[in-house]
Amino acid sequence: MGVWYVKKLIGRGEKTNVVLSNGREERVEPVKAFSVRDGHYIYEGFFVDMESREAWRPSEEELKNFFASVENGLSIQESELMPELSSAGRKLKAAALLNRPCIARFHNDADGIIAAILLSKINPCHKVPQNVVTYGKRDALADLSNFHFFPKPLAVALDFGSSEESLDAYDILSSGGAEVLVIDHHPYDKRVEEKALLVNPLKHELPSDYTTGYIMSEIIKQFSIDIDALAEVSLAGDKSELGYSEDAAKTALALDYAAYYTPYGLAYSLYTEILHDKEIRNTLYEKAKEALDLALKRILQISKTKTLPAGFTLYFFDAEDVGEKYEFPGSGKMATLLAEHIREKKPEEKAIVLSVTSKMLSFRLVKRDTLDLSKFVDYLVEKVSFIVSGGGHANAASFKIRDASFKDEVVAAVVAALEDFLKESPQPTS
Ligand SMILES: [Mn+2]
Repeated sequence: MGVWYVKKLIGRGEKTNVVLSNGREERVEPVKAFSVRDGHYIYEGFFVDMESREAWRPSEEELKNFFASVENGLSIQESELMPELSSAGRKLKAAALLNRPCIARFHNDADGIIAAILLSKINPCHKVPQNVVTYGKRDALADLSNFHFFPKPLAVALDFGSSEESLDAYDILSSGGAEVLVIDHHPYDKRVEEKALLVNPLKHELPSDYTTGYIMSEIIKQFSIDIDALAEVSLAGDKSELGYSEDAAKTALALDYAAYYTPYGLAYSLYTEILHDKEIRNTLYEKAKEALDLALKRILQISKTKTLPAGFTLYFFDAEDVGEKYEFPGSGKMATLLAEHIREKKPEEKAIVLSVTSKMLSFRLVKRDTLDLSKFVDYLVEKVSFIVSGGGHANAASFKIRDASFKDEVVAAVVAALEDFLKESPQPTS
């Protein structure tokens, strides 16, 4: 059996001519129909001749050029939102046509879930829910082993993976020949752009209100696939200022609730089921709503306030005193819940909400853009040694702490640092 690398595709009609690495020209099915034909077939960019005994492997460079020729040959309606949408769309679509192996890890919340479902419309990537917001070294090694050493696999991170904590994973993936694509709207580290194709609205001074699901919907729109209703669920999941319907908000909450309870790694098909099945969706929504109402009642009983510099008020509470451990809502969602409640009552208050557990501290702003919380977390990481990692948006951020036994000391130090930060940094006057 001979294997040749396809150097060039000519024409895209009923039949396509290909020029092989040995100079031979062959007439085959169009790109989208790579299949056995007349004793020949094309698989992942290799032309296989069943009769012959010759074999050949393309160089890295030749493979790259071949992929580029297929990607650039696709005709799409380029989106004007961000230049990377075109290259990301071409890469994903071409990878599907070429049968390149692909693993997409998606943040396990409504936004990440929607992004994964939308991605499946142009590429049948293997989809894995990610419960943390970084691409770990373990994840990268697991992916490499799952790629079975096929040439040029594609690793996709949806709704996470922009920060520096994922850099090692991208090095590991690249070393195994994988290409990395990150589609995200969280603060990014410039070095990620050297290791991955990074699609992120923050690169273009667009706000993080452009959620990952929304971006993914823009990517597939380039192929005339229009699923606005799903994009809206993603916007609702992240409470985007771009707006969404009441119905989208309910679906997003049902997905978040399911994501909280689904067993690790088994979730994707369940999520598509929830979107299709109104009864499951409504039941999950009702359960979630009930749990949120109960949690808010308790949070209002136990939260304390503290007056801060620059006209800010801090509302803080111990999330471990709310409800049962390992039950919905998690501590981050509790912070959002209280922030929304205060926003409803006093929309103009410059309030910061802090939700505390022995592992994690979560901040939320009540009035948007009165402060940059992600900058505050950076400041904290520099000043305080017990923080393991942190990150987030301008209006919502969180970090993990090293030692659970020092919860009270950590809170005291964080509040002191917040006071210093507010005194030191000039605040926007909006
Ligand atoms: Mn998101």
